[in-house]
Amino acid sequence: MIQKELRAVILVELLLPLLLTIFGVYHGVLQVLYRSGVIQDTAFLGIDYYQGLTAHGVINAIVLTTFFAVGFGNAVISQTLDRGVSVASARIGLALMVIGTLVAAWPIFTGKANVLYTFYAPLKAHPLFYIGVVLLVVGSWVSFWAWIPGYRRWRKNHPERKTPLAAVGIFATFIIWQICTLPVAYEVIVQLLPWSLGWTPGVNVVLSRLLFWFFGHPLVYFWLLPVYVMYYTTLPRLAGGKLYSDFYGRLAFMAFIVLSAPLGLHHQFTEPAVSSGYKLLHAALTLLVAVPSLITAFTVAASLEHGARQEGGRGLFAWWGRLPHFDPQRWLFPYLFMGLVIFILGGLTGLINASYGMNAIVHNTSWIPAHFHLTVAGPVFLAILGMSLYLSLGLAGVECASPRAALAVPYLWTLGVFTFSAGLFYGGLHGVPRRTNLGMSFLDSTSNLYRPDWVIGESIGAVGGCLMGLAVALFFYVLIRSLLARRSSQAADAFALPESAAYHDEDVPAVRNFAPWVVAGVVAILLSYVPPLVQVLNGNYPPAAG
Ligand code: HAS
Repeated sequence: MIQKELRAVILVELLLPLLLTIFGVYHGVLQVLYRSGVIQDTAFLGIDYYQGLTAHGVINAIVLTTFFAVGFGNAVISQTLDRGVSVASARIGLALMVIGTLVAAWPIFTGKANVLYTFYAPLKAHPLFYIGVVLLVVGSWVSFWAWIPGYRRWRKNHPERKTPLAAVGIFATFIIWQICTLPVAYEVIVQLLPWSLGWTPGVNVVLSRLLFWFFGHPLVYFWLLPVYVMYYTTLPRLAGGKLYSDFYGRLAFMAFIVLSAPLGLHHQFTEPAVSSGYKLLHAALTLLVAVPSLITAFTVAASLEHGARQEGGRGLFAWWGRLPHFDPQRWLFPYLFMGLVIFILGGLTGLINASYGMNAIVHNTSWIPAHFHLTVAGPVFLAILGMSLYLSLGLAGVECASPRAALAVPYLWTLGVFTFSAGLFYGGLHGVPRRTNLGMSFLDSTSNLYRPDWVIGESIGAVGGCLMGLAVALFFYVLIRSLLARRSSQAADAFALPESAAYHDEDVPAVRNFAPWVVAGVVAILLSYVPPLVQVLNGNYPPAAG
């Protein structure tokens, strides 16, 4: 059971960022309108294109995901490790995250931090943006540290038992987060903040980029792993069956600890300061990090098949029809299942990006946002929406007021995100740049830059983007209607996250402890990052003023 004293903390962690997501998604819809040429201006309703793009990225990809990971983590650790969360520390963590978000919001909304969510130099923000980001991250660390004494206590009290898989997944998520945020903390505190305050004349831009991208890829697993926790521990139960193999779930989480970080150079294949040998090494390691996702694909597919067959499914493929795709009682199912379907394409396009040669064709084109909307805006966003709805209604002691509408959201979102990405993939292959206000240039028919061949991709993208906006509007209709319904404290007391039993419940000593995997991860980071770092530091690049 989730600690009663923790309910308010978790509710704020889920609902506050969702509220901000209204702005985040609004600026997403505006993006497709600017890019398709529907809006032909540098600003709309007083908010500049790059200001809106920064708000879109920071709110959706940093604020929402961090709050959700902490809130969901609090719920999982509290439930699976017998009240394993220190409530006082969780409150301090939440306070820091809220203050940080508010502090960073001011420069974003006043146009003083148009630095995008990848905020490395030479783009410079107001100092409060960096201070806010630091507070947000430190708040998430404090929340993580609040679980460690409870974990130790649980292990001491249950020496014969395996740590519950959901807790293993949450710890793996935050071990990765702890490791990957250290270099970016250095970048922000030592490089960007003093520069933004005017205390230093400039920064080493190349170093700033390297440190940011060290953080940038493990960041995506910080987004993804809470979703994998749901795939392994919630989805099989929703499908009416069991997790096919407990061991493979543990192995995937441990493998991510080792493989998430030593590969960030795949974002920097065009970086002149690093030689191609290290980029090739990072490309190879990137292909390797797909393995735990492939393990997940097969294990979760087997679990779904088991569930469907329990419900009477037959045949080689006909059992798919027995999954609860349209069951209003199990409206959470499609939020997770459609995420998996979307991720097949998100993962495949990631492998294309990672292939060193092919990356040159798609880098910095609209192909890249097409890829990442099939990952972070696919499985991750859908799972965040579904689980936030499920958890917040459960903790508040209310029923879902419109289960059919709740059920429609993931399907509408999937249609939207597939349409959006199809347009952007097509455009990317035809050279359409990302992060560009096309309505002011290439998609303005009166401009001599006009590219009529780029119209089709961006128009399809705009249709998809508007469908995604509609799906989120429907989601908020369900959330608000449900939260306004009559509360039952009995229902809130009885609420618990669904937990799947294991079909094969193997006990393999190699995946019992985090320590050897963390050590292997640190060694992998040192081997893959120290030589490029030395190259960058030996480059003697003059500081850039920005
Ligand atoms: Fe990525 C760029 C490579 C995964 C997010 N990525 C980005 C950016 C973001 C992002 C935000 O190598 C842009 C950053 C920026 O602003 O510049 N990515 C990969 C690879 C993977 C990958 C190899 N990315 C993700 C995930 C993300 C994410 C996850 C967010 C959550 N990505 C790249 C590269 C770039 C990049 C380059 C830089 C490009 C450039 O030039 O800038 C892998 O981890 C993917 C492995 C996944 C799979 C899929 C497994 C499938 C599953 C579903 C099974 C389905 C079932 C249901 C069971 C191999 C688990 C069956 C149902 C049926 C109906 C059949």
